[in-house]
Amino acid sequence: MNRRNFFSSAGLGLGAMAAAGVSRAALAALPEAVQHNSADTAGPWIPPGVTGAGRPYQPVVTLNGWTLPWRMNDGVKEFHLVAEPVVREMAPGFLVNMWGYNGQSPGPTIEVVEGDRVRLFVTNRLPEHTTMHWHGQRLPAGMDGVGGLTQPQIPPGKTFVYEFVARRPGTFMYHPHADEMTQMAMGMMGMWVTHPKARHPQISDVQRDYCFLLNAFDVEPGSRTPQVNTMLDFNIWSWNSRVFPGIDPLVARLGDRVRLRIGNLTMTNHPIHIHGIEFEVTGTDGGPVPASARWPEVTTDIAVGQMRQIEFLADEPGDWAIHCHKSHHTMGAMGHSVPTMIGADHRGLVGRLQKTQPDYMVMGERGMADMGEMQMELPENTFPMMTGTGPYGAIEMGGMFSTLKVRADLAPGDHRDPGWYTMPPGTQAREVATPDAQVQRAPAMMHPSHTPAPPAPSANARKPQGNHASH
Ligand SMILES: [Cu+2]
Repeated sequence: MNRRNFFSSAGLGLGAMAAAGVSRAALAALPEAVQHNSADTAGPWIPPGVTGAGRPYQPVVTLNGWTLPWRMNDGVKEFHLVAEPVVREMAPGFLVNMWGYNGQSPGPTIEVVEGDRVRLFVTNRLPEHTTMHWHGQRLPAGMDGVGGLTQPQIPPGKTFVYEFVARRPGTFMYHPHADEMTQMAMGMMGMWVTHPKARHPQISDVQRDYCFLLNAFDVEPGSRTPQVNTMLDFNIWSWNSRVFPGIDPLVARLGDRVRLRIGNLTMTNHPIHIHGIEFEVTGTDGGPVPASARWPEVTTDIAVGQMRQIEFLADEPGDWAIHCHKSHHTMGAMGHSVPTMIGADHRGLVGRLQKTQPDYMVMGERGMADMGEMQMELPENTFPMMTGTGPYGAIEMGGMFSTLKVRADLAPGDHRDPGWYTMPPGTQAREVATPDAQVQRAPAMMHPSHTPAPPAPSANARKPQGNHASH
């Protein structure tokens, strides 16, 4: 993390701000805007021992993101968010021009304690106006950040300040409420976690607490800037503006209680599925779910504009897939349209076609799995459609996919990727030595509860004879 004074940074000196009408005295009053330059998952941010900082809490870990440090000013936690163009690395080597906050999309996570008074400075370095809406929070109407309704928009070059008390513990989001379709399509969003100030009957202590946003972009393969007028045709399905294999694993120690806080700021629902364990939805944007109203799940649908807080016991060691269950959301962009070729026999055809079109290529006649390993020339600046390599080959997943890595031999609070899981002997699916010819089908079995079917009526059936013209 690179702590620097935003106002002395290149590109926006004091002169620029003075020209934009902010006095030097006002500048001195602003907290520094902390920047983050990496898409790696930052470790939990432990607040400094400041009086009035509230109850100690287990900090969250933002997947491929970070928590924004605050400064304490006379009992108020002060944050500084800078809305600005950023370049986000969505996967290694895949760079996208986005709009975000403090150097990244999504912006940093805001983490406070119930009852904290918070003051949030929002500086606009975009080419157009913006606002900040604090999704789900209890606050005075004038702090709700809806441009035109509760405040004038923040013009380029200006800083607005929001101030309220974080009244309700839970997981929230922030995003602009100004030219929303464009600004969210460009990646402007972030998460907010308010920890309870005292032990709460419906909020468990956990050993691992992760948060991330579901977001989506429409980036033409080979280009670098999202299309912002897209209604539904998003082709990049991401978590915190990252796609697999660029999404870090969620790491837990065997026996840890784990909480995931997942917000959806895409334009469609995402059924999030975790292998290997069962979880419960313990909270929504509206607050904790009473224990009596929870039920076990392995998939939960997260609708547009919703947050779902899920919890489970990490009691099965291994590398477990966690992904959106819409299978086209675990894929990258298609650089070309592809007809279904399953069952088509291309033998002989390719050679003839290659005489006139030397690059002619066949895919899909046995399904699309070959794509996972195919060395195909990609347009510049995109990522393969199905990708990610595991210890046993291509994982054939892109987009909204990661792994939950549960290990017995981790230190508490160690969030680093422990590598691939080693299966204990005899606990892995394996090939059996049986040639195809020896696979014998048993006669079709009749379930004992079934009534035997009556004899086939073919003997009595009258079948059409010959002259169909008379029908
Ligand atoms: Cu999805």
